[in-house]
Amino acid sequence: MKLYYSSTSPYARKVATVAIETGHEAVIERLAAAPHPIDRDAQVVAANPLGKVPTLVTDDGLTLFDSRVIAEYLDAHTRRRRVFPNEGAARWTALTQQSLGDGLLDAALLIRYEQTARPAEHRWDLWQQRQFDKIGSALARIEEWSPALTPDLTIGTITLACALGYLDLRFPDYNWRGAHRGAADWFAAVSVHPSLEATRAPQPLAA
Ligand SMILES: N[C@@H](CCC(=O)N[C@@H](CS)C(=O)NCC(=O)O)C(=O)O
Repeated sequence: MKLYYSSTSPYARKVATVAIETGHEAVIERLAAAPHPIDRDAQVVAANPLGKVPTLVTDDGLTLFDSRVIAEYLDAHTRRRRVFPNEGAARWTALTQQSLGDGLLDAALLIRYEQTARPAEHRWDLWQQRQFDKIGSALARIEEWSPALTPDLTIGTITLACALGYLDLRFPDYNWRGAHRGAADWFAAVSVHPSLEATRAPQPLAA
């Protein structure tokens, strides 16, 4: 299988973590991509019209996106363990955790693109502030959940960990731990999983 990948993409990290947990790491070839909303990567666009990573091309010729679909595919074809709970409250909880993590990331990516891709004269401070507000209320919910969060890896906890890791990567001065001690402690505990360690973005990074 071939995975269009960027080592700084938190959604790609989510899929790479799932690939390790489900035992697919050795059968996935990573194709380095340079996704960007303005300077679109033509190779990725040829596979995925949205031009986004992660995008997976399977051995039987399917082209899959986005990270949610790829994660489900890998889980359904697991060679090791599953990360999507089968049923019941555990399943809905993990899926909702995934949605919150993805949504936090969507807001963070909008800020990142506003700061790096949009010309300074077109930036809108209120827009960025409202995206930070969204991140803030997502963090408050993770904090609320934190007493019940375990360090076990499910699609929910993997996504939350990738989302918090992305805040550290791209917004190192945003002190999210200060008001979210429970979330911070949980993040420290979950981050020791070898699959999360192996997929952490290299630092320091070029912009
Ligand atoms: N919902 C998508 C989001 C993927 C995404 O936005 N990836 C970013 C990189 S972190 C990207 O490819 N951006 C290029 C673009 O926006 O055109 C997923 O879960 O995979």
